Amino acid sequence: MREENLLSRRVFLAAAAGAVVSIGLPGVFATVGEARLQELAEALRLDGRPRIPPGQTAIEHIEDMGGRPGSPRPEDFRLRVHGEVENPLDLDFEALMALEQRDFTCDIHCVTGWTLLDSTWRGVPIALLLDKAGPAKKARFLVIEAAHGYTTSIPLTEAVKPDVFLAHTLFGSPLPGPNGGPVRAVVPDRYFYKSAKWVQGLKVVSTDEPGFWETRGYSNSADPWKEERYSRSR
Ligand SMILES: Nc1nc2c(c(=O)[nH]1)N[C@H]1C(S)=C(S)[C@@H](COP(=O)(O)O)O[C@H]1N2
Ligand SMILES: [Mo]
Repeated sequence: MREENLLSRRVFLAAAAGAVVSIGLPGVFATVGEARLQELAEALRLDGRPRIPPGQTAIEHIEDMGGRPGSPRPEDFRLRVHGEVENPLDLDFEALMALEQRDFTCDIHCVTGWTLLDSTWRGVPIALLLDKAGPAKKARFLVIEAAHGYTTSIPLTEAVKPDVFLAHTLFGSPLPGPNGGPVRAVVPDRYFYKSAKWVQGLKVVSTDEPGFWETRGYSNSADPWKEERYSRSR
Protein backbone atom coordinates (compact mmCIF):
# COMPACT_ATOMS: atom_id res chain seq x y z
CA MET A 1 0.00 0.00 0.00
CA ARG A 2 1.52 3.27 -1.06
CA GLU A 3 1.38 6.28 1.17
CA GLU A 4 -0.89 8.23 -1.21
CA ASN A 5 -3.46 5.45 -0.90
CA LEU A 6 -3.18 5.45 2.85
CA LEU A 7 -3.61 9.20 3.00
CA SER A 8 -6.58 9.23 0.66
CA ARG A 9 -8.17 6.55 2.82
CA ARG A 10 -7.67 8.83 5.82
CA VAL A 11 -9.28 11.71 4.01
CA PHE A 12 -12.18 9.37 3.23
CA LEU A 13 -12.37 8.28 6.86
CA ALA A 14 -12.25 11.86 8.05
CA ALA A 15 -15.05 12.77 5.65
CA ALA A 16 -17.09 9.76 6.76
CA ALA A 17 -16.58 10.77 10.35
CA GLY A 18 -18.36 14.08 9.81
CA ALA A 19 -18.82 15.82 13.12
CA VAL A 20 -17.42 12.94 15.15
CA VAL A 21 -14.54 13.87 17.43
CA SER A 22 -11.27 12.39 16.17
CA ILE A 23 -10.34 9.16 17.90
CA GLY A 24 -6.63 9.72 17.44
CA LEU A 25 -4.16 11.83 15.55
CA PRO A 26 -2.97 9.63 12.73
CA GLY A 27 0.54 10.54 11.64
CA VAL A 28 2.17 8.90 8.65
CA PHE A 29 2.44 5.25 9.58
CA ALA A 30 5.25 2.92 8.49
CA THR A 31 3.28 0.51 6.32
CA VAL A 32 4.46 -2.99 5.46
CA GLY A 33 6.03 -3.48 2.01
CA GLU A 34 3.94 -3.84 -1.16
CA ALA A 35 4.78 -7.52 -1.76
CA ARG A 36 4.11 -8.50 1.84
CA LEU A 37 0.88 -6.54 1.82
CA GLN A 38 -0.33 -8.34 -1.31
CA GLU A 39 0.43 -11.66 0.35
CA LEU A 40 -1.36 -10.61 3.53
CA ALA A 41 -4.34 -9.26 1.66
CA GLU A 42 -4.98 -12.79 0.39
CA ALA A 43 -4.34 -14.51 3.73
CA LEU A 44 -7.26 -15.89 5.69
CA ARG A 45 -7.68 -16.49 9.40
CA LEU A 46 -8.61 -19.87 10.82
CA ASP A 47 -12.21 -18.64 10.99
CA GLY A 48 -12.12 -17.93 7.23
CA ARG A 49 -12.17 -14.15 7.55
CA PRO A 50 -9.50 -12.08 5.77
CA ARG A 51 -6.42 -11.30 7.81
CA ILE A 52 -6.81 -7.60 7.05
CA PRO A 53 -10.40 -6.32 7.52
CA PRO A 54 -11.88 -4.05 4.83
CA GLY A 55 -10.55 -0.49 4.79
CA GLN A 56 -7.51 -1.31 6.96
CA THR A 57 -3.79 -1.02 6.14
CA ALA A 58 -1.08 -3.13 7.79
CA ILE A 59 1.63 -1.18 9.60
CA GLU A 60 5.02 -2.14 11.03
CA HIS A 61 4.82 -0.92 14.62
CA ILE A 62 2.14 -0.19 17.17
CA GLU A 63 1.20 3.49 17.27
CA ASP A 64 0.75 5.51 20.43
CA MET A 65 -2.77 6.88 19.92
CA GLY A 66 -2.81 9.00 23.04
CA GLY A 67 -5.46 9.24 25.73
CA ARG A 68 -5.13 10.62 29.24
CA PRO A 69 -2.55 8.33 30.84
CA GLY A 70 -2.75 6.59 34.18
CA SER A 71 0.35 5.89 36.26
CA PRO A 72 2.73 3.52 34.43
CA ARG A 73 4.13 2.25 37.76
CA PRO A 74 3.22 -1.35 38.68
CA GLU A 75 3.24 -0.24 42.37
CA ASP A 76 0.30 2.04 41.63
CA PHE A 77 -1.69 -0.66 39.82
CA ARG A 78 -4.99 -1.80 41.31
CA LEU A 79 -7.65 -3.86 39.59
CA ARG A 80 -11.18 -4.23 40.90
CA VAL A 81 -13.46 -6.89 39.47
CA HIS A 82 -16.85 -5.79 40.71
CA GLY A 83 -20.48 -5.03 39.91
CA GLU A 84 -22.88 -7.93 39.55
CA VAL A 85 -20.50 -10.62 40.78
CA GLU A 86 -20.59 -13.05 43.70
CA ASN A 87 -16.97 -12.54 44.81
CA PRO A 88 -15.59 -9.08 44.03
CA LEU A 89 -11.80 -9.05 43.52
CA ASP A 90 -9.26 -6.38 44.38
CA LEU A 91 -5.83 -7.19 42.97
CA ASP A 92 -2.50 -5.38 43.01
CA PHE A 93 0.15 -6.02 40.33
CA GLU A 94 1.73 -8.83 42.32
CA ALA A 95 -1.61 -10.59 42.73
CA LEU A 96 -2.29 -10.26 38.99
CA MET A 97 1.12 -11.77 38.21
CA ALA A 98 0.44 -14.64 40.63
CA LEU A 99 -2.47 -15.78 38.43
CA GLU A 100 -1.97 -18.14 35.52
CA GLN A 101 -0.13 -16.22 32.77
CA ARG A 102 -0.56 -16.88 29.05
CA ASP A 103 1.03 -15.81 25.79
CA PHE A 104 -1.16 -14.36 23.06
CA THR A 105 -0.49 -13.60 19.40
CA CYS A 106 -3.12 -11.48 17.70
CA ASP A 107 -3.90 -8.82 15.13
CA ILE A 108 -5.22 -5.44 16.24
CA HIS A 109 -7.30 -3.02 14.21
CA CYS A 110 -7.54 0.70 14.95
CA VAL A 111 -10.66 2.46 13.71
CA THR A 112 -8.45 5.17 12.12
CA GLY A 113 -7.35 2.55 9.57
CA TRP A 114 -4.22 0.79 10.76
CA THR A 115 -3.82 -2.90 11.50
CA LEU A 116 -0.90 -4.44 13.38
CA LEU A 117 -0.49 -8.12 12.56
CA ASP A 118 1.07 -10.77 14.79
CA SER A 119 1.50 -8.68 17.91
CA THR A 120 2.67 -10.82 20.84
CA TRP A 121 1.50 -10.20 24.37
CA ARG A 122 1.54 -11.82 27.80
CA GLY A 123 -1.11 -11.53 30.44
CA VAL A 124 -4.23 -13.00 31.97
CA PRO A 125 -7.43 -14.01 30.15
CA ILE A 126 -10.38 -11.89 31.28
CA ALA A 127 -12.35 -15.17 31.41
CA LEU A 128 -10.12 -16.34 34.24
CA LEU A 129 -10.81 -13.20 36.29
CA LEU A 130 -14.55 -13.40 35.62
CA ASP A 131 -14.52 -17.05 36.56
CA LYS A 132 -13.02 -16.17 39.94
CA ALA A 133 -15.49 -13.33 40.49
CA GLY A 134 -18.56 -15.32 39.44
CA PRO A 135 -20.92 -13.09 37.41
CA ALA A 136 -24.56 -13.07 38.57
CA LYS A 137 -27.12 -14.89 36.40
CA LYS A 138 -28.57 -11.65 35.02
CA ALA A 139 -25.15 -10.22 34.06
CA ARG A 140 -24.78 -9.47 30.33
CA PHE A 141 -22.00 -6.90 29.76
CA LEU A 142 -18.51 -6.07 30.92
CA VAL A 143 -17.53 -2.43 31.41
CA ILE A 144 -13.75 -2.05 31.23
CA GLU A 145 -12.78 0.90 33.43
CA ALA A 146 -9.57 2.88 32.95
CA ALA A 147 -7.78 5.91 34.38
CA HIS A 148 -9.58 9.27 34.42
CA GLY A 149 -13.00 7.79 33.69
CA TYR A 150 -12.29 6.20 30.25
CA THR A 151 -14.59 3.23 29.83
CA THR A 152 -15.61 0.83 27.10
CA SER A 153 -17.99 -2.11 27.16
CA ILE A 154 -18.34 -5.50 25.51
CA PRO A 155 -20.92 -8.26 25.84
CA LEU A 156 -19.93 -10.89 28.42
CA THR A 157 -20.11 -13.51 25.65
CA GLU A 158 -17.26 -11.58 23.97
CA ALA A 159 -15.34 -10.95 27.19
CA VAL A 160 -15.02 -14.64 28.05
CA LYS A 161 -13.52 -15.62 24.69
CA PRO A 162 -10.06 -17.15 25.24
CA ASP A 163 -8.29 -14.46 23.18
CA VAL A 164 -9.61 -11.50 25.24
CA PHE A 165 -7.13 -10.58 27.98
CA LEU A 166 -5.38 -8.09 30.24
CA ALA A 167 -1.81 -7.54 29.05
CA HIS A 168 1.31 -6.42 30.94
CA THR A 169 3.87 -7.43 28.29
CA LEU A 170 4.12 -6.51 24.60
CA PHE A 171 6.70 -8.07 22.26
CA GLY A 172 8.55 -9.50 25.26
CA SER A 173 8.96 -6.21 27.16
CA PRO A 174 6.90 -4.54 29.88
CA LEU A 175 3.97 -2.77 28.23
CA PRO A 176 5.13 0.83 27.60
CA GLY A 177 3.24 3.55 29.50
CA PRO A 178 1.95 5.25 26.32
CA ASN A 179 0.43 1.92 25.19
CA GLY A 180 -1.40 1.48 28.50
CA GLY A 181 1.29 0.14 30.83
CA PRO A 182 1.40 -1.36 33.32
CA VAL A 183 -1.81 -3.15 32.30
CA ARG A 184 -4.29 -2.75 29.44
CA ALA A 185 -7.16 -4.77 28.01
CA VAL A 186 -6.84 -6.36 24.57
CA VAL A 187 -10.00 -7.27 22.64
CA PRO A 188 -8.48 -8.29 19.31
CA ASP A 189 -11.62 -8.78 17.22
CA ARG A 190 -13.10 -5.36 17.95
CA TYR A 191 -11.75 -1.95 16.91
CA PHE A 192 -8.93 -0.99 19.25
CA TYR A 193 -10.92 1.60 21.22
CA LYS A 194 -12.46 -1.42 22.99
CA SER A 195 -8.96 -2.24 24.29
CA ALA A 196 -8.79 0.12 27.26
CA LYS A 197 -5.30 1.23 28.35
CA TRP A 198 -4.35 1.86 32.03
CA VAL A 199 -7.06 -0.53 33.23
CA GLN A 200 -8.39 -0.14 36.77
CA GLY A 201 -11.61 -2.12 36.83
CA LEU A 202 -13.77 -4.78 35.26
CA LYS A 203 -17.40 -4.05 36.10
CA VAL A 204 -20.03 -6.69 35.38
CA VAL A 205 -23.49 -5.26 34.58
CA SER A 206 -26.87 -6.49 33.34
CA THR A 207 -27.60 -3.37 31.26
CA ASP A 208 -24.99 -2.07 28.80
CA GLU A 209 -23.13 1.15 29.59
CA PRO A 210 -21.67 2.41 26.28
CA GLY A 211 -18.23 3.87 26.90
CA PHE A 212 -16.16 6.94 26.08
CA TRP A 213 -15.94 6.62 22.28
CA GLU A 214 -19.21 4.72 22.01
CA THR A 215 -21.03 7.80 23.33
CA ARG A 216 -19.07 10.06 20.96
CA GLY A 217 -20.24 8.68 17.62
CA TYR A 218 -18.31 5.44 17.38
CA SER A 219 -19.94 2.04 16.99
CA ASN A 220 -20.78 0.06 20.10
CA SER A 221 -20.43 -3.28 18.31
CA ALA A 222 -17.17 -2.20 16.57
CA ASP A 223 -16.73 -5.28 14.34
CA PRO A 224 -13.84 -4.57 11.93
CA TRP A 225 -15.03 -7.15 9.36
CA LYS A 226 -18.40 -5.40 9.14
CA GLU A 227 -16.67 -2.00 9.18
CA GLU A 228 -18.77 -0.94 12.16
CA ARG A 229 -16.82 2.30 12.71
CA TYR A 230 -19.53 4.82 13.49
CA SER A 231 -22.87 4.59 15.25
CA ARG A 232 -25.92 4.91 13.06
CA SER A 233 -27.83 7.26 15.31
CA ARG A 234 -25.46 10.20 15.14
N1 LIG B 1 -7.67 4.55 28.88
C1 LIG B 1 -7.71 4.71 27.56
N2 LIG B 1 -7.68 3.62 26.79
C2 LIG B 1 -7.72 3.73 25.43
C3 LIG B 1 -7.82 5.00 24.80
C4 LIG B 1 -7.85 6.15 25.65
O1 LIG B 1 -7.94 7.29 25.19
N3 LIG B 1 -7.78 5.96 27.02
N4 LIG B 1 -7.86 5.09 23.42
C5 LIG B 1 -8.31 3.90 22.69
C6 LIG B 1 -8.04 3.99 21.27
S1 LIG B 1 -9.05 4.98 20.35
C7 LIG B 1 -7.08 3.22 20.66
S2 LIG B 1 -6.87 3.22 18.99
C8 LIG B 1 -6.13 2.43 21.46
C9 LIG B 1 -4.73 2.90 21.13
O2 LIG B 1 -3.81 2.12 21.80
P1 LIG B 1 -2.28 2.43 21.51
O3 LIG B 1 -2.04 3.86 21.88
O4 LIG B 1 -1.51 1.45 22.32
O5 LIG B 1 -2.09 2.20 20.03
O6 LIG B 1 -6.33 2.55 22.84
C10 LIG B 1 -7.68 2.62 23.25
N5 LIG B 1 -7.69 2.61 24.68
MO1 LIG C 1 -8.49 4.24 17.96
